[in-house]
Amino acid sequence: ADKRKEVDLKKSLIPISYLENSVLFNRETVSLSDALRRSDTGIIAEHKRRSPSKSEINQGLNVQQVVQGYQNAGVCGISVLTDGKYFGGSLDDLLLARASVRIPLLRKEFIIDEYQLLEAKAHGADVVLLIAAILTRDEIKTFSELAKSLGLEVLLEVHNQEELQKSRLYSLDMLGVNNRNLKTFEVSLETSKSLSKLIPEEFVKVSESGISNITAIRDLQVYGYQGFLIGENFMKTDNPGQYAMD
Ligand code: IGP
Repeated sequence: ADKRKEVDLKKSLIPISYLENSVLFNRETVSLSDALRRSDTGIIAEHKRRSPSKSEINQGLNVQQVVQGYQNAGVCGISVLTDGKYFGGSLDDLLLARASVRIPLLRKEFIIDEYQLLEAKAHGADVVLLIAAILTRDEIKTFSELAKSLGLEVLLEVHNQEELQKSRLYSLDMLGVNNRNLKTFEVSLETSKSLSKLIPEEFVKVSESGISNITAIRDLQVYGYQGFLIGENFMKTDNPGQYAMD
């Protein structure tokens, strides 16, 4: 209940009936998990201006150019950070991204309230991220079931075995292992490797953070990963899409 207070209610929220009647809310979503299963590389490229660990990454880019660059490079999907406080993103970024590409879009946000799922759909998302570290098993169940009923796919993010215990649910599509330790910000691909065998077969496995080259991808594929979430490594360049191609 406390967590709900953290949702920024200072901003005037769009009434739910407006969200539900919007054109995007009624749009047919595109599957990211299917795209990952079909792909040889499985890249999910991220739009990320700054982060708590690196502060500024790149503030000077245009959202539409970045996401079009990613799409032209042939990535499977795009993650758009909508958190303002830590990452300098916004729901407008998601809307702009939706207006610019047709490939699957993930709303990257600290989701702690069902309202944010309706918001995600109404701003053009196909997928939402749920973070096991900040949610109870019951919340993960409720939120993922609502997401699925809206036609959104769910990527559940875990950091360790304990969080993975909360993942035995039918309403999840993808299981993401975050290689970045949330407390120390340290990144280690070993996290993905060691958790891989504990992830139930039915999920598409995604490795998140700290991936900087094709060797890392090929290495993680051996452990069963089909999706690779990459932000900083692309965004720190002046043409993220071009680097997504390499
Ligand atoms: C991307 P990187 O190291 O390639 O920039 O990482 C992505 O994994 C990272 O931004 C991320 C994230 C999150 C951000 C993973 N999980 C949860 C905010 C919230």
